[in-house]
Amino acid sequence: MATAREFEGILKQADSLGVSDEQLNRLKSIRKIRNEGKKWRQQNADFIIAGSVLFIAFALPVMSYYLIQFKTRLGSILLQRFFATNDQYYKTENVTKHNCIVQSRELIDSIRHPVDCSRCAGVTDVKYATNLSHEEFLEKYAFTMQPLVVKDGQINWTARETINFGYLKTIYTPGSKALDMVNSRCQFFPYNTDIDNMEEFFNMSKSRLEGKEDHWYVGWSNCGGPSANVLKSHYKLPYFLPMELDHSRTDWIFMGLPGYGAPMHVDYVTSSSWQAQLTGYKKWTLETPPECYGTCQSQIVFTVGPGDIMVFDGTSWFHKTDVVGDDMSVVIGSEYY
Ligand SMILES: O=C(O)CCC(=O)C(=O)O
Ligand SMILES: [Fe+2]
Repeated sequence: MATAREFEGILKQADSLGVSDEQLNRLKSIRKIRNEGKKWRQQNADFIIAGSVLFIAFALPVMSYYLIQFKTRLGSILLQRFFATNDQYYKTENVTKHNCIVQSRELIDSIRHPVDCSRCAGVTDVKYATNLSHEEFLEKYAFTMQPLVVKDGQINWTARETINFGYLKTIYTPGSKALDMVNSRCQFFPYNTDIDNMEEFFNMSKSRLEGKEDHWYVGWSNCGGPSANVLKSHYKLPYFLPMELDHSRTDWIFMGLPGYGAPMHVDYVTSSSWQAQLTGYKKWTLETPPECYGTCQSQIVFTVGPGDIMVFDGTSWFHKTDVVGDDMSVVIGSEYY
């Protein structure tokens, strides 16, 4: 049987020999082939329509999402805010590469959801707890704006004795996947320092590390990379957190010298987080979101020390930290929801 292309060739040849279309149509075999072509289009019309509908319904939105998400920075921020999912803090791939965005309170302020002020209306100070049950945690703290410090949260962990600058340096070695991931896909925040990236951070001199030279305060996420399992062997899900709330594979580490800390900001994530103070003392200053001035306590200040786990809703409270005392502060934390 002739293919469509061969048939077209035959028609062209007939034309060049001066045979008209009308004459050709008198041939039964030509009429038959033409009818079959028509029939094919009629039989497959449903498929053609369904294919076009599917393309418009799925492929077009996916392609547009991709273009907005990955090709424009503002699009990326707005979409992530809209579809905020696991492991997104003010922590997302594209925001990573533009640290100034996350440190600008004004810009974050302009894209965050306003807080329902009834959530902070009765909150006047941090609460302290020990021996906290899942039920009490869920009822009073997990999804409220009440900040909490659990004093016995790190019992049976080895993190305090293990996780320090020297140990972290053995995980994030030059050329390692762990280091590469933080640099390329996770986030590194050089808050109070001229240090630009993790290599530089782990290469600093002993005297700088000890605070005898330039200052430094940094934070980073491992976004579930190879370092996550190593670090997880030194801490557990805090005992008061029900397992069902443990969805984040990302650990956050913040460390730095006395006198420094993270500037005032609000977290760009969907949920609250916990943070375990491994070494050093850190002062937290929480400030009410502007829409709740007059309704909520304007400022809550408290200090955490080694062994404490603090829990708070950093997506609603503006917050900043300052390392106090004489020791370097090292913390590890994560989100839950
Ligand atoms: O630990 C710090 O210095 C800042 C941490 C922070 O901002 C957070 O966990 O949301
Ligand atoms: Fe934060």
